[in-house]
Amino acid sequence: MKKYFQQDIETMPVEKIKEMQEEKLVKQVKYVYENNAYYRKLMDEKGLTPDDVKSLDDLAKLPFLTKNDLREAYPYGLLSRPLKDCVRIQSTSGTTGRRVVAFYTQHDIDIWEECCARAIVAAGGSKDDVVQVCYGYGLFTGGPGLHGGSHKLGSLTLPMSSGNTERQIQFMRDLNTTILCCTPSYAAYIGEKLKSMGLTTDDIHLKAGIFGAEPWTEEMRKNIQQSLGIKAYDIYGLTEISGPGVSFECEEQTGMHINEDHFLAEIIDPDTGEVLPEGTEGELVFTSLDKEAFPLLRYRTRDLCVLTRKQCSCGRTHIKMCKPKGRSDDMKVIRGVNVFPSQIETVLLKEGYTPNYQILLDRINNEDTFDINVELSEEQFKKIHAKGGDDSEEKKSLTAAMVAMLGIRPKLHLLAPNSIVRSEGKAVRMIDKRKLHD
Ligand code: DLL
Repeated sequence: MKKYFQQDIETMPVEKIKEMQEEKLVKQVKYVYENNAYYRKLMDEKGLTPDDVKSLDDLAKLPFLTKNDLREAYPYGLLSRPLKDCVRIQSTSGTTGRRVVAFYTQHDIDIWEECCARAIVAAGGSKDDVVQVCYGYGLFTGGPGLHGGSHKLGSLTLPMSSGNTERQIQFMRDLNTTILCCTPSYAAYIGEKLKSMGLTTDDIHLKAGIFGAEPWTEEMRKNIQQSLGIKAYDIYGLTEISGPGVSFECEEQTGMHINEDHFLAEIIDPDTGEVLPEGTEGELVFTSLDKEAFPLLRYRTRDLCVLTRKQCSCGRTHIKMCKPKGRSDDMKVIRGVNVFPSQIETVLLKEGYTPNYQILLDRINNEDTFDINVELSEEQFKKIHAKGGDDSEEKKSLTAAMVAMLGIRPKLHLLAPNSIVRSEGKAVRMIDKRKLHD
């Protein structure tokens, strides 16, 4: 079976990749300068012309782009090609502030779909597979991206979109789906639903899943792999840079290979903007190398992660990024301590709880309150019920594990099964009401 979608590129010697990147970077900078007034102005303000960028080392001279720039330039300010050459628009969900819209020419769509096809092959997929796409379709890039990748590869594509979970499982069984694509939180829910329908992994034919669009932990990976009887692979991407497939996991499952022939990655200190050496945690910054409609130079993702170029047993040579810990803005400062939802997920799953939880923050009498609703499994619920509803023992040991991980004490609420709303797309893990009082 084919191990790579584009072997020559995916296993290209690192020196060659760098040469290719350098050549493309010089061209992309010139292209952006000539075709985009917004970025040209940013370069002019720094006294830079395209001639100042001759090598990869010159990248650090260029100005950053941030989400604020994208909002300011909405909708056409960062478009670098006449609209008549564009064939598609996708958009972010816009939960915070104005939506971001991204434009694509046919060339841009081709690149994007190739990247997604590489991800499907890396997860063991081929044209013999049935790929069920349960990411949302529409403006969100998840559905269209994996759908396009599956088509490119020649797999049989099931464009389900998210929701109607029983029907998802029925199709999965009737049509012998082998690869599932959705958010990890939805995959966990599908696993749960399978069990509640009285079915086991023997009743389905899945072998792999390609899950992304939100942070998820190694513990969550184990949970999904077990409940669906598959290998679960991570996939990363963002609308601004194209969508899913900016990077993807291979059989080693130890981080995601960035498609370096199209996207140049840097890690910077989020406070100073200084470029950090490989292996250091910081904010991920991307520069597109060959986009036409919506090329972005030095775009700050706000995702925190680490890059490594350690040799990978899969034979791919492209640099790897670790699972992003979350966006720098997912991190909450609670009573002065930095907390990521992923830390809470790690503790819950390690301690044998379900991945269904919600974090509630508020401020009462000028003090932060920090509550976590945790849903019990049927077995845990029965056990507590048999003790007359006394959950003090469970709460005590879970609180101790949380304090050990976080350094602060949350107030825990252990809830009956099915009391937390399930997510079909990106899960909302944190409700922060403190802003309302500011
Ligand atoms: O979430 C694109 C996507 C769709 C990726 C399907 C993977 C699968 P946006 O809606 O623009 O695009 O959100 C991008 O989601 O900056 C990260 O913060 C987060 N994110 C995406 N993938 C991962 C992942 C899509 N595998 C934002 N792990 C990004 C952690 C992820 N966070």
